[in-house]
Amino acid sequence: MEIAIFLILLCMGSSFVVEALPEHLEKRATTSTSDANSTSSGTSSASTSTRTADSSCTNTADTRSCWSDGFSVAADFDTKWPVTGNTRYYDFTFTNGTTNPDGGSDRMIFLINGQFPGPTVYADWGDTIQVTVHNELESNGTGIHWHGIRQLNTNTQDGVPGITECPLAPGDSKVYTFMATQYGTSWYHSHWSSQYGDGIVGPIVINGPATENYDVDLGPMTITDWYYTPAAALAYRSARLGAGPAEADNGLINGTMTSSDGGSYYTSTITSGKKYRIRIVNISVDNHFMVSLDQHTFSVIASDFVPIVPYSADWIFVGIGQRYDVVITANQTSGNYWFRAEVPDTACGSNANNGNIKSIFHYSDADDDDPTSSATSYTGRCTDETGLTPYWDSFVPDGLTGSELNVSIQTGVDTSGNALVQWGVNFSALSVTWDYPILQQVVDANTTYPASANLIELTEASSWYYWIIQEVAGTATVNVPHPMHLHGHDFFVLGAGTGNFSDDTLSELNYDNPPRRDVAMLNAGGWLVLAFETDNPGAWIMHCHIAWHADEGLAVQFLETKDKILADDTPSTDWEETCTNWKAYYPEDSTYIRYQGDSGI
Ligand SMILES: *[C@@H]1O[C@H](CO)[C@@H](O)[C@H](O)[C@H]1NC(C)=O
Ligand SMILES: *[C@@H]1O[C@H](CO)[C@@H](O)[C@H](O)[C@H]1NC(C)=O
Ligand SMILES: *[C@@H]1O[C@H](CO)[C@@H](O)[C@H](O)[C@H]1NC(C)=O
Ligand SMILES: *[C@@H]1O[C@H](CO)[C@@H](O)[C@H](O)[C@H]1NC(C)=O
Ligand SMILES: *[C@@H]1O[C@H](CO)[C@@H](O)[C@H](O)[C@H]1NC(C)=O
Ligand SMILES: *[C@@H]1O[C@H](CO)[C@@H](O)[C@H](O)[C@H]1NC(C)=O
Ligand SMILES: *[C@@H]1O[C@H](CO)[C@@H](O)[C@H](O)[C@H]1NC(C)=O
Ligand SMILES: *[C@@H]1O[C@H](CO)[C@@H](O)[C@H](O)[C@H]1NC(C)=O
Ligand SMILES: *[C@@H]1O[C@H](CO)[C@@H](O)[C@H](O)[C@H]1NC(C)=O
Ligand SMILES: *[C@@H]1O[C@H](CO)[C@@H](O)[C@H](O)[C@H]1NC(C)=O
Ligand SMILES: [Cu+2]
Repeated sequence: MEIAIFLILLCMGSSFVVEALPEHLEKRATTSTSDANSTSSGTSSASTSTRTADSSCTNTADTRSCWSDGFSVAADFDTKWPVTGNTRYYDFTFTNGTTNPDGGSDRMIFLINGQFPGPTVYADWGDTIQVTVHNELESNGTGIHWHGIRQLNTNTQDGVPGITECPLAPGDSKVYTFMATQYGTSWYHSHWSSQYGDGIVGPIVINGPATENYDVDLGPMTITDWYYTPAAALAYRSARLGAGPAEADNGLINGTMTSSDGGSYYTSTITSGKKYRIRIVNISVDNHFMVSLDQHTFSVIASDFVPIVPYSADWIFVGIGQRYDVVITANQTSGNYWFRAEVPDTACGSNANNGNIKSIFHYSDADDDDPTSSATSYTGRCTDETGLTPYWDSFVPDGLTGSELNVSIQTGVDTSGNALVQWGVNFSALSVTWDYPILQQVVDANTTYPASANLIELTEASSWYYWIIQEVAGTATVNVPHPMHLHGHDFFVLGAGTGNFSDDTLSELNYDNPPRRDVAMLNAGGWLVLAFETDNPGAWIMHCHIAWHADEGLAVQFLETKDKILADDTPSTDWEETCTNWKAYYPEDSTYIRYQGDSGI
């Protein structure tokens, strides 16, 4: 019967508008007939295939769309993933140290197992990942968020202090356990105030199928803005009116860069004739970049954790928290080529070393020289890539009754009379209670939520909710782009634009296999319409991924189907002990008190 309905949908073409489909038919493709041998680049084959998956079709350089055991890039990863029974164990110890990755000034940095950026977490699709975190920092709490991981029925593992857990006190440890239900590239980072800007950050690679073949996976390529001043100080400064956000001193590609004082470029070595997958991850706190590799066109195969129909681009825009997986072919004259990351526009942040943030792609049979290659031109923008078509054909029910979330700046004074900048939603800046997380309120059946929790209850399971996010004037008009990130879900991006959202814009929204991801750009002074389905009980935050803005309150939290949260994921005694330890530590033994206006996330 499902198949019959697919055929009807197909015959009616993409203009067919579905008013209200039964819940189990809301996806066009079946979940059980993924075609493991599919090499088609279109979405239609994914949605029309009725073939039984070929278990002998496995992932090789020439069959990247295959995975194993009947799973392929055509599988509906919302409902199906391989259950491997394997657990990948990691042990992370956070310590205080110093670093100078660009040869410039030494600065304090928090290290993970002595490294910055932290070690890459590798797993296969369907594995369980278990990371034990030891907080050996002297005066910082912490908490790790596994960015983009769905955390299906594991809300307690999402790592957001004051929402899903208490912070880990210095000396405390926590074991995070969760499943890789999706595959691709991501990162983990501290969600404790602006701490990820001080080093608690690293890549995640979940191996799985892909929409294009390649020979070699080069692994993650992190790109970040780099400051000689610690993020804790910059966040404070940014929250004080007049100072404004600091200009970045430099950028790092894969953890290194040059400066006038030395340093070195990261070099990736490639061999003529081979195809390489590069997993670009933007771990910035405030700079958005456009990225390219001279003379080598990118074939873009995934946006965040979502495989897409491949498209070609010389430059791609990577907002904070976003990931793009690209394939390049080493088919140019053997030599050395610049890989570039540029802040395209002052609205995307500012960087003192803009134009010189580069790394090298070196052909293995060429001499080791600095490249002399030149860049192609591009049009600078602080807006998302367009034309991102998820490989897995999804659709969102039409008929928008969205709720408005107004994003704006608010300026005022703190209790010491210092000017204070905050960002809020509906004129309310988020502020979490570190030692009384919302999840504890759920356990206590305490439904008195503080206004500053910016809490939105989503009571209906298996329902679609739509959000019209609009940047409006607050106490000042500051129009800047915001990379909006949602926990616990991918969202569907129905549209984005400049100016005010209006009824005229309603008809332009895209419900037919719209881009799907976990970070999308709200245009400066513009709007962004997102939709997601309530299929994962929990307290899930949605926030701007500019670290300063998240710190300054630009977030809401969705309390999704509250009554179902505890059924699968009751906080354990270990979870409660994190709170007990934190309460014992803070503020009594702490040398630091959270400053006024810091949201805590
Ligand atoms: C998979 O594709 C190959 C190449 O087109 C073909 O030879 C093979 O028969 C296909 N296998 C299945 C199970 O369809
Ligand atoms: C962390 O290390 C930096 C650099 O060595 C040092 O300045 C700072 O005092 C240390 N912090 C603590 C809390 O020990
Ligand atoms: C975290 O540690 C840094 C560096 O030691 C320090 O400057 C900052 O005040 C600490 N932050 C908090 C909130 O304790
Ligand atoms: C970036 O650095 C990591 C760690 O050294 C390495 O595994 C990876 O291959 C590098 N990425 C690229 C694209 O070269
Ligand atoms: C990272 O994201 C920031 C903020 O969205 C953006 O300014 C920067 O250009 C991005 N960097 C890269 C390399 O894409
Ligand atoms: C190199 O590979 C790209 C991507 O596959 C292709 O578009 C381009 O035509 C090739 N160039 C040469 C010189 O073969
Ligand atoms: C959002 O802002 C617009 C324009 O300022 C205003 O008309 C509307 O009432 C606001 N909506 C909410 C929910 O605050
Ligand atoms: C319920 O939650 C509110 C807001 O967090 C808090 O002020 C209050 O003390 C809580 N009540 C109980 C009985 O814990
Ligand atoms: C903002 O206002 C809209 C419209 O009244 C409402 O749906 C939404 O829940 C509000 N959000 C917050 C965080 O208060
Ligand atoms: C958007 O709406 C606000 C509030 O109604 C108005 O002040 C502003 O001029 C509008 N902006 C544009 C670009 O039309
Ligand atoms: Cu922002």
